[in-house]
Amino acid sequence: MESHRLLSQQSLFQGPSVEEFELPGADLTLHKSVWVQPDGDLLCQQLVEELEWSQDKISMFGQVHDVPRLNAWYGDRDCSYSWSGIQMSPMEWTPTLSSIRQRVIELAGEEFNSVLANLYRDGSDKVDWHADDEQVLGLTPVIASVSFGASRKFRLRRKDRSLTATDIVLDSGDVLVMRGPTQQLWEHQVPRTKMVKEPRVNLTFRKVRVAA
Ligand SMILES: O=C(O)CCC(=O)C(=O)O
Repeated sequence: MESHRLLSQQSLFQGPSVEEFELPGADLTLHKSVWVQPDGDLLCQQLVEELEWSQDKISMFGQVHDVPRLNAWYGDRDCSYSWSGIQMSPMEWTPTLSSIRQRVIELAGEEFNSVLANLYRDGSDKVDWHADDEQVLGLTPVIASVSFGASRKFRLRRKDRSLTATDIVLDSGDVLVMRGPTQQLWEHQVPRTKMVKEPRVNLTFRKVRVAA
């Protein structure tokens, strides 16, 4: 695994530190510790309890499997979303999600009208290689990914496999903002790990294009 960290900027007085990465065709900004401990872990616990998690199923090679994590889709009323054949209608923003969304909008300077919540119950839950490149998100979507709870590796690779994969560790309270051609040229996964026994909640804030 190669390290492509370009810039690490620590500012004790101007808010969370920011890291950027030298990955051709990817535009990533990692805001570290936007929520400091114990707030990150408390929010993890609160979201585990408050959100309406569902166990989605996926059909592969004629067999139906449980998706290896729990999911929940929240957003503005008209923000339906479909992912790998799973059709999701948005649930109404909860006060907790609304306040996290507000912080993320300020940080990223972008509006988000929906969020996909992922609950990794422990290290055996994962998400496989994919890109957030659904048509409804547009060609160059801005995705803000917020992590609470257990630290997990976020692995990225070029779709054309021209570079080796790279790992970014996402800790509780971090926000990773992905922009520009990232979803066109790169894909990502959160691999399984035997090392992690604690839950993690990840929130990916998105802007779904709504038909007029
Ligand atoms: O859990 C993560 O960090 C990534 C989640 C993800 O890839 C997604 O929701 O599309």
